Amino acid sequence: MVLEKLGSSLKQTFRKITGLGVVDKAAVEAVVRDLQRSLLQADVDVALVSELSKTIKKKVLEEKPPAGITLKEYFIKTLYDEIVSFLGKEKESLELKPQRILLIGLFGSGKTTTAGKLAKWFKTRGLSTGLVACDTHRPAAQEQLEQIGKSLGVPVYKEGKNPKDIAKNALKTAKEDVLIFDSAGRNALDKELAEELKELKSVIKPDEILLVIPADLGQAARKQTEEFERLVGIRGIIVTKLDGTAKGGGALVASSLSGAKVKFIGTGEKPEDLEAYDPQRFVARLIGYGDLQGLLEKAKEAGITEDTAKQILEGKFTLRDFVDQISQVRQMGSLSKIMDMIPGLGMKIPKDMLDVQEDKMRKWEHIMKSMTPEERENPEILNFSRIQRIAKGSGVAEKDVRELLKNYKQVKKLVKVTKGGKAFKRGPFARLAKQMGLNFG
Ligand SMILES: Nc1nc2c(ncn2[C@@H]2O[C@H](COP(=O)(O)OP(=O)(O)OP(=O)(O)O)[C@@H](O)[C@H]2O)c(=O)[nH]1
Ligand SMILES: [Mg+2]
Repeated sequence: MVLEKLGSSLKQTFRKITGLGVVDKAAVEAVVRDLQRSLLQADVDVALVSELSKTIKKKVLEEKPPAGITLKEYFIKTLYDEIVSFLGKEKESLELKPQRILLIGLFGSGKTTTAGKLAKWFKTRGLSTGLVACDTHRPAAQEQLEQIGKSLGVPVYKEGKNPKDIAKNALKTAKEDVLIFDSAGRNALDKELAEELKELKSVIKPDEILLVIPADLGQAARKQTEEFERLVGIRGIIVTKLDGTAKGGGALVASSLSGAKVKFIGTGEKPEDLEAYDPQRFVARLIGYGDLQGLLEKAKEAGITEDTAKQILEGKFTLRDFVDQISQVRQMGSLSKIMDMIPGLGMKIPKDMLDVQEDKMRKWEHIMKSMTPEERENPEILNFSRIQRIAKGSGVAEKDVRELLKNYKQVKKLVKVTKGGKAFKRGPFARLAKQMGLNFG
């Protein structure tokens, strides 16, 4: 899960405020101390943390809450707002128009993987996309990009002796709307890399120069973004590997301090593990409010209609839907990642429960085929002899049939408990969520 540690400590902090009897100086200071600890553990710069603490204390202890909201609510809202502006600026991804994008960054930061992720991002949004392999430095770098292109059904251009030639040739031959140029990495931003990037910039004349920064750099991301900014004037930043480090918070804060905005985050190795970065939604998810909008977007990318996604959330599904949906949902990415986008569900669902493997999916498909329409609509009628018949008919063990039924029932129960996030639409959180500007669909 993304920033799991920071998320769970922030959740605790927010819960603590909710449980406060009075919001006095001591209480505010205790909460701010908690927040400081969480942020420092996420490798955020000490000076920045101290500044943030002062701002929060000043607002809550010295300013009057706006009419109609209690001091406690004001405290929660202030904390949320300040964390949001701390973790990024306004949301801004990429425009959906024909363009040239140059990806730059140091060795191993995730450029080539991200090139593939972006190609998929544009492709699923209806723009034809081509990849250009301008890394002639590392052996097999071009093959790596070719493989990615092949798996996504995206052409890869690589004709030419050096990066400049390759870029020129691609610009001449490629007909795609969006061209994404992958470049070579080095251990440091040395002279050689600096020259190469400047040359590439002058040949490509990119609409976007995006710096790829790995989250495990933590606060050191600041120095790197500044160096690259001075060299070629980056337009945006993509923070990768947010799934695998406790330092991601520090990297996000540090990156957003440069003149460029964090436009995307990388949350895994697969092509779909890329998200447009929206600080408000990101923080909402971290503190357990979920991110329905993000979920619906992911659903759309995987070819699931909004209606189906909403049905899943509301617990309206038959056994047939369940099997369909699991296989669809699996295309959206790992389930544990998706679950923390559902308001109120993130904490409750056992992680491995829905991580259904390929072979099991196939078995479930067979089982479904051996059922009568009535049984599919109404799995409650499945007794011992029916289960026996289905198992025989589909060539699986009886325990497989029972497992499918068990999973179906569990999910249905869980979704009912959380009412598909309805608690967040009406319950005690709703008013607050509205004030925070959050929308739970
Ligand atoms: N967990 C995780 N791994 C990632 C992510 N992005 C990239 N990686 C992995 O990081 C490693 C390096 O990624 P590349 O895309 O090859 O990095 P690069 O910047 O092109 O590397 P060079 O071309 O050698 O400079 C690969 O093993 C990727 O699978 C991410 O968001 N999460
Ligand atoms: Mg590479």
